[in-house]
Amino acid sequence: MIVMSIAGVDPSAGAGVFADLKTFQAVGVYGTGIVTALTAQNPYKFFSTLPVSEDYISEQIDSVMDAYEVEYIKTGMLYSPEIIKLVSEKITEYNLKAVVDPVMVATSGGDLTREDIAKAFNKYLLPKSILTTPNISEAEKLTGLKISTKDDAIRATEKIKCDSLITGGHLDGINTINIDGETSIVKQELIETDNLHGTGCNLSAAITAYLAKGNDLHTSILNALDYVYDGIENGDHGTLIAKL
Ligand code: PXL
Repeated sequence: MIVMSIAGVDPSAGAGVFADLKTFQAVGVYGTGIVTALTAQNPYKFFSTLPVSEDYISEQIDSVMDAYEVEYIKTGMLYSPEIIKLVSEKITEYNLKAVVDPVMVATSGGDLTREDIAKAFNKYLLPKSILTTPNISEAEKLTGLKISTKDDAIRATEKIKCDSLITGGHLDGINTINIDGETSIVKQELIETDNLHGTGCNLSAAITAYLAKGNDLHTSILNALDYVYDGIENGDHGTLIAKL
């Protein structure tokens, strides 16, 4: 089972490709990593972004696909509409099943995208993906809806252009899942902590890894929510740490 992360690099390794690789390893699959951008940041402060060219992202993907059979991928920081379009073309070319974390703004407020890219996610990537995992603010940007209640979140999942999990860290721990038009709610107790850097990255990576191990989508989501919750409880230095 070989999976792929297509995302940015956070050198403090709580988020981005490095974090995804650690989660792939923790869940028990072999991870590969395509870098869309370097960043200079830590869990508390974002310094800068250095994007990689589309041609070079394309070459990285092709070089891994040349050697390995990959079925499941996850995407994180994609930075620009052009990169989103490129990734959607690769999904078709290699017949990939994609879990999309629609990253727009870092928890620390950093510059993870060149511009408003919600439109590009909706146009190019989500219609070709098996799941997207927005937080409340990302779901608002994807749908144009304001989300303050559970019913708002359910309405938003119905508008998103693929199966979705709207995470509930900013909605009293109410996670809203929509698979094939069926809604379900998973409520988690909120934890008082600052170990939240990289939660979205690690969640989508864990879902991808559980899928690659043969679990169905709903089970993969439940397992991944538990994995991240444990990681937050065990976390340190502002980021989450998996208990092995
Ligand atoms: O969690 C969003 C995210 C994605 N990708 C990179 C990040 C972050 C948040 O900091 O740094 C590279």
